[in-house]
Amino acid sequence: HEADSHRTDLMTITRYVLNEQSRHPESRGDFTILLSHIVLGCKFVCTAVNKAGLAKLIGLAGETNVQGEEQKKLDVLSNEVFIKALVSSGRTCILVSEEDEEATIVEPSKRGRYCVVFDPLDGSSNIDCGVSIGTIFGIYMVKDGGEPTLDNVLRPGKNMLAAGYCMYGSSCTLVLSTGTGVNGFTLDPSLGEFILTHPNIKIPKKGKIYSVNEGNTKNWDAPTTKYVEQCKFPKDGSSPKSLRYIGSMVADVHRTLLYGGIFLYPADKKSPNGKLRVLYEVFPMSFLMEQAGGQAFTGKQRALDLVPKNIHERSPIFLGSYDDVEEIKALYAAEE
Ligand code: AHM
Ligand code: MG
Repeated sequence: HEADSHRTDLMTITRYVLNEQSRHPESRGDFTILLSHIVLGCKFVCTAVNKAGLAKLIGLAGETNVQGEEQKKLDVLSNEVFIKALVSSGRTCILVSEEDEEATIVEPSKRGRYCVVFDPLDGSSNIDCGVSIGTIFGIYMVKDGGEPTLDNVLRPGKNMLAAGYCMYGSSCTLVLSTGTGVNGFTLDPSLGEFILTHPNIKIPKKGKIYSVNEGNTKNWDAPTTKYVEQCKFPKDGSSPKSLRYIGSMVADVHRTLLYGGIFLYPADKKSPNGKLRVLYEVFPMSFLMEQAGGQAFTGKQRALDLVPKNIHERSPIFLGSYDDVEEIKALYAAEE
């Protein structure tokens, strides 16, 4: 009977969010509308990614992005789709995208109360070989009705209303938290709808996997070096952890969320702030981790307490299972 009801009682992402919202009578459905525009962007990118090889969308667009990296056509396309979908939702006022140096301030006639920070297509080095990539997003709400300013997004991650990612992998999976736990939805291509497939995701308290770019070992600081050493040679007689590293944050974090373990992008001598961007990579993933019962730490503090000073700021990040992050926190504490 259970299996049957799965097939006939479809909990779409829209239905799920509408249910959630009905618990807040003051809500005017704005969030549902905003989310449906994000979902549209994700569906578009999913289709584009799947067609990429065929449609010869792969390749350089001849542009460079803010960080001076080569930008692929798919990145440009995805960014455009998200910006247009978010502006046309009529529910946003500030947009921050990894692909645009400046924030987009939405014109007054199309303005709403939400600020969306996002990386439209993360893991671009994986595009050409067909490995999983994803979109990451976080949502804030403006404090008051005044003219929108960057201060509205230069706020700690704990102030986000919602965060999520969509992974374009063997299936298209959207993981979302609106601050009351984490839920996973899988795109049913025949319906064109995201269906709730992973209700109330909780990360295992301790994991057996660590995930880091070990090629950077020679530039790591002492606590990171010691932590990874402990993963391989555990002092308590437990089995060594397995190493898994895809190099696509969305895919590495998704596996960490479902299987447990820890994902690290530490500081190193060459990049003292690590690589990953605070607003649209570190914050949304940290928000999801905490909502799933895990932790996220920067090497100095709880990641969600960080107050970014500029929109493309980077931070080291250690996130995942509660107990595993406790261990790295202890190593950094011992340093002081
Ligand atoms: P990108 O925004 O250029 O795609 O870079 C972000 C990606 C993340 O998805 C991933 O976690 C990280 O870069 C991997 O970096 P590295 O290749 O240094 O291990
Ligand atoms: Mg990125």
